[in-house]
Amino acid sequence: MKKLPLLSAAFMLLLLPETLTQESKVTPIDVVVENSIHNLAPVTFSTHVVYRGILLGALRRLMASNSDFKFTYTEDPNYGPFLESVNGVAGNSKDQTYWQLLVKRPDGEFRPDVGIGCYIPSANEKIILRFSKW
Ligand code: B12
Repeated sequence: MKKLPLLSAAFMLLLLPETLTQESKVTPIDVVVENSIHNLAPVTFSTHVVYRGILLGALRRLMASNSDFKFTYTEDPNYGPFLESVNGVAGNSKDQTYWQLLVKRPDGEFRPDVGIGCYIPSANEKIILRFSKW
């Protein structure tokens, strides 16, 4: 009668290392900064997110480790972090410019329907920060 709980406990222990390995793996991504409005060549940086981590975490990590990448954001009361500037270039209402967030995968490019505080990158994605006009 008592064998079943013991067996399931042993099974769980067998599965545990696999789960821990998966969750401690980092997710490598590239961040590509594009600004054709100012005729600048695209620049690519490599960084990573932790397991199921948000893009904002990867951008902070990149800024801390690479002096060629800087960004600022403002806090929107409803939607959270809004990417304000990248490498000293800020979007503004007068010129109707902003930093658009795009994601490139082998099967194509898309525009996430959330910002940097909510987007969870997958391995090997290219995150494109594109200075754009609305
Ligand atoms: C207009 C608009 C924009 C304009 C805002 C500029 C302007 N001055 O008009 C621009 C083009 C800049 C924009 C950009 C983005 N947007 Co927008 N935007 C809207 C829209 C259509 C209306 C907002 C509005 O004017 N509300 C009325 C005013 C009076 O209220 P407000 O609180 O002052 O509005 C401000 C905020 O909404 C803020 N804002 C707009 N978009 C976003 C996105 C994020 C992540 C944040 C933090 C703030 C923010 O800018 C507005 C003006 O200051 C809404 C959808 C809707 N119908 O509400 C989407 C919406 C808010 N945007 C959205 C998104 C996803 C984005 C982008 C991330 C898209 C992208 N992939 O690039 C980017 C932001 C990138 C960044 N730099 O961080 C989502 C947010 C969902 C979420 N939970 O995160 C919405 C809800 C649309 C959707 N897909 O469902 N957006």
